[in-house]
Amino acid sequence: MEEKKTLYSGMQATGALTLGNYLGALKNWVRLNEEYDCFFGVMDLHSLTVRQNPAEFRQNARKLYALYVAAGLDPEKNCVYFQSHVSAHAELAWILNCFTYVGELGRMTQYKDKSLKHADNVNAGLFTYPVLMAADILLYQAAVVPVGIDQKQHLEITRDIAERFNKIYGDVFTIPDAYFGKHSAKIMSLADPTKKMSKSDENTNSHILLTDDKDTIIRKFKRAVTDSDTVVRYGEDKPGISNLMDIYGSVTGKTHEQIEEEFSGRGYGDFKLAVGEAVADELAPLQADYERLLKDKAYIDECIKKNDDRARYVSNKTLRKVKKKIGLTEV
Ligand code: AQP
Repeated sequence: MEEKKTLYSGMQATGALTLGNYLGALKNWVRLNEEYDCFFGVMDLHSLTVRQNPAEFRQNARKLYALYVAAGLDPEKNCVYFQSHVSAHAELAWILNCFTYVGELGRMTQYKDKSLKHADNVNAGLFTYPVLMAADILLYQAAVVPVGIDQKQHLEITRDIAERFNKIYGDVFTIPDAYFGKHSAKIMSLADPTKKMSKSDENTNSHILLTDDKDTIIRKFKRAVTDSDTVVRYGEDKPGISNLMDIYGSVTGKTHEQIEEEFSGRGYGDFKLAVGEAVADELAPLQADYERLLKDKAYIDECIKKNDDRARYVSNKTLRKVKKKIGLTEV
């Protein structure tokens, strides 16, 4: 039997996830997880670029783990683990820092955006974030990385670093490809459809949280900013409605044409309600499982421990190879 290729992805362990995180990344992970040998990290080292409250941070990281499992990532079949429990990430990141240029890091739009957002704490971690991300992916020899379109530039720099390294030392790293969802690669804010839906947006009406209840979800969709027209049609001139169509299509599997037909002559009120209901129905089983898993500490602990061990084993193989290639001594 042909060996499965490796898939790698992860999310920062900060706060609750949004519908953007779910449709842009998590739902695709679940969709692809039979096809690949999968590694999913709770990326707690990445979260440190922003100051964290230690007690809340610990809890958020465990909640994220439970959300992964509740969304359908079976920890018996997928390696679902904590980034900070595997020291190879930090070690390889340091080595790769020495193969990355300050100029290329300075061009990262996420760095520029986040520097403005956290102007009082523009730390070196924020700057070298893409190098740690490259280490995450390259340690597992991932062939595919399902992410939202906002991560495209980080995937490109990962490929550049890997190719640069391989050119000097031979084929050490697999060069990864990004995987983007068809209609869900960039879910936009409900309050301003020209901006990405983001969990750190202070306006809570701008995003749906995966833990929002049905009434809240429907209320937020009802308030979603659209244009003053009444026709449900996809187009650049209708960013609000197009975003809702992307959400509805990602959840129901319907095409834009099917959605336009379904809501032809029915106005925005009906459409917004349908989107809200479809999203709430999609999230209901995940939410029930999430509540159950949060109470099952022993099960989650056991999954983390077992999967951390596997992640350590796999990543250390790559790290040993890298160290040998660059001439670090061994005993
Ligand atoms: N709006 C989005 N549409 C599609 N995909 C998205 N992702 C995030 N927002 C959207 C994808 O979710 C994954 C996890 O992202 P992360 O944990 O690295 O956080 P982020 O990209 O910084 O997400 P947020 O919600 O925007 O967080 P804040 O507000 O803290 O900056 C990634 O695959 C990402 O592409």
